Amino acid sequence: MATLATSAFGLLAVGTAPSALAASGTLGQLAAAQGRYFGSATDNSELNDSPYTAILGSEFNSITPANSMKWDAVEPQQGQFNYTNGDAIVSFAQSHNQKVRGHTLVWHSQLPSWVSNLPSSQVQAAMENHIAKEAGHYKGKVYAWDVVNEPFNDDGSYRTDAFYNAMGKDYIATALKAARAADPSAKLYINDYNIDGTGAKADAMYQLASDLKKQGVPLDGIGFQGHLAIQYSVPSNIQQNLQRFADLGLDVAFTELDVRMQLPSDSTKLATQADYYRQVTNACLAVSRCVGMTVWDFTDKYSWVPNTFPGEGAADLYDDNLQIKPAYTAVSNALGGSGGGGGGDTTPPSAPSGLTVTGTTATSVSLKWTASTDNVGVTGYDVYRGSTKVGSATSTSYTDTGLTASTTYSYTVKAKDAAGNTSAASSAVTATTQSSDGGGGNPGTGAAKVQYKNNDTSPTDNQIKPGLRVVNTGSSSLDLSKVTVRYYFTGDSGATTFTASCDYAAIGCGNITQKIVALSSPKAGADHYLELGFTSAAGSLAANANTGDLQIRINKTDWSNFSETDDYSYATNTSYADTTKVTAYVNGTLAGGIEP
Ligand code: G2I
Repeated sequence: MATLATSAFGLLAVGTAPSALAASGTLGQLAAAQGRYFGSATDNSELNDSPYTAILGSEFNSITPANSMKWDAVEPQQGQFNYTNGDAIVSFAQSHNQKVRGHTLVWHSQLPSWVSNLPSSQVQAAMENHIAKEAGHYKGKVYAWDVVNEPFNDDGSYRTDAFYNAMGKDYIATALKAARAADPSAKLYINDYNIDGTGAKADAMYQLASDLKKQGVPLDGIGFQGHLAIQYSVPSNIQQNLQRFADLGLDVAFTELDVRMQLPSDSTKLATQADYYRQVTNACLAVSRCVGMTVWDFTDKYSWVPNTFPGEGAADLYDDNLQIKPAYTAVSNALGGSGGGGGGDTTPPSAPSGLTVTGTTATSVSLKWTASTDNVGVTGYDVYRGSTKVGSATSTSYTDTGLTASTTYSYTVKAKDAAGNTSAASSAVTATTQSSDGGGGNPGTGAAKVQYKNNDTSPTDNQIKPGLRVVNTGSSSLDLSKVTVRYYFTGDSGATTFTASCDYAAIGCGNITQKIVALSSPKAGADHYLELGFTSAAGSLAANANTGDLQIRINKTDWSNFSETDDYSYATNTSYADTTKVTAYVNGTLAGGIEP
């Protein structure tokens, strides 16, 4: 059976053009099926962004550190080497089965001033030492090195940087030889921009490459950065340009591809951009020695473009929210894929769980939930109020604003992945905004007040556990039998009957009475209150004295769970503090606090 199935697939694969098969797969998988890699730049700070790394680790089979292997990062002072950040990138790559393109050993930019300030006679030794140490450190761990980066000016003349000034153009051969000695198995590249199509700069690179090959200098490939912009035409003759370098016996690769535009983006510009990406991908596929492509980060969230070209951006395959753009689909299709994003991934994330209300004001509701999981990676969440999507989050919390006071809202959350798959909705929670007089209202006669602490570790379990104490704020003794206290809450779903108990009272539980009262017109966070009273044996409180700790517990008669965070009297403090949201009465008249 296995043999039959294999040969049937083989026949189909031979007889059918890749594009007609529309395979599913990540960009890395699709490129691998074409004998190539598909990579992205990345940077250390980005590795803390888990929706980002979910895509970086799954979609790409090569990565390039955008900054952490550059001279200023690795040897900021002469002879002092720091590989921490570069090692972190290598380690990410190793744990995700990715190649690493090392970038870059010799470059005029991000070069510490100690190098440029060296006497000319010392530059070569410093360069050779830098290459020996860094390429030696990463020996066997990088697939390729951009040994020399950006040696040319746009007119094809040599850039007169510290290396050229000290050694003339021979610095390039010297650098390549030093790199070969340090890591014999790494592919050694010269890398530059504006050489993607034919022109003076590409011609200069061609002349250099051809001279170096003739001289037997160890050069394995040319990197075409591919920093394109839709306001300029697609570089001319990309395929022919790549091919002439390949014909010298060199590998070629797009090493930093992106296609920027003037902002704001719109659907027309995004379609043009997609077409540029498609043309570059097709050119690479048409040249057998075009070994792979790397995008200079895959998401607009981390693009270098806006910092360098103000007013431009949106250059990458994924947008700021890690959602695929038409450019992604174009590349995937060109590689023979279905273009669906996430490599034809059709599995939605799990529904978010544990949705809870973490706070309310008169005009806002704050929510949190537990992260969803996904076969590729969760890229974000959409938050719904009723059936209206009110916002999106990449973390697991959200605050909905602009709401009306004393109003109950229902929320659900859905998770998304990079392919655009959306999870089922979470279970709903309701939240009631606070009343708009939360800061005002009738503060009472001032004869008594309540202090509160929360004795409950879980606001979603089956009990409400307030700690309460009554303070006599008057100047004469207060007869406790005339005092009552109200703690306001909502019963949520389940039973509408309740039991209240006293766990501990400094004045004795036997001296306390409890009853639960339903509000005839429910308020924000309150459809019931617990009313505490005191027996005549409770005695009286001297001025400024308090009753001491009263530890109370409320449960529903069916023991179903509460959702306490939206309760009027609920707060999170675990030590006693004044509250206005638990009210005190003397002879039935409000003495302290504010009713809901
Ligand atoms: O400029 C785009 C690329 C052109 N080809 C060579 C690449 O090495 C270059 O990459 C970019 C990085 O993507 C940027 O992240 O090189 C820039 C510097 O030339 C990098 O930008 C720098 C910022 O300018 C600095 O302010 C910042 O401290 O990144 C540094 C580290 O985050």
